[in-house]
Amino acid sequence: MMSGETRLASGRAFICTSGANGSTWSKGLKRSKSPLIIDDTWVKAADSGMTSGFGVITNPTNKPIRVIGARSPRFAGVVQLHDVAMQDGTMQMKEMDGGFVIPARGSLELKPGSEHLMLMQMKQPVTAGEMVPMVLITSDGGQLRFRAMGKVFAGANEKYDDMGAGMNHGGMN
Ligand SMILES: [Cu+2]
Repeated sequence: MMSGETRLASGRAFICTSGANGSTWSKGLKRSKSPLIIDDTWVKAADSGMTSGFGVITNPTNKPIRVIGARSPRFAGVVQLHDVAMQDGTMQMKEMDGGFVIPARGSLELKPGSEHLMLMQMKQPVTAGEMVPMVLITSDGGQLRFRAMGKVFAGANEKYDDMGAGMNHGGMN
């Protein structure tokens, strides 16, 4: 397992988090349907390895909602929540420890060069026009199911500095 990996089992959502003592599974959140809304979803077309997913997440409620995990079991072994930051003169991607917070009555745009969903350990290619089923999981166990369309996009080629090192991911088994 690796940080950001999620499992849905027996009515609960489990999320792997990494800490000083390696990776552990959360105790499991009771599942419910999330009030979040997502629009303009798309995934960068890619053959293998990793790719990124985008969209605009809106929170229609009066309280902030935290997205802490994501899945796309048909296309990716792991989906992480990433942000991009300038480091040593290059744009590098980092896993968001606290997830994405969607403000009350506000929205968060996942876009190239900013926060995004990272589909890792791809199981099959994402081609242009392909519909990729995904689910977001929130800190109260809410789930938002949606589809994102494959789209050819030349940007969003930020480096991922943790790949291969495994330092923050508790090993990739
Ligand atoms: Cu990324």
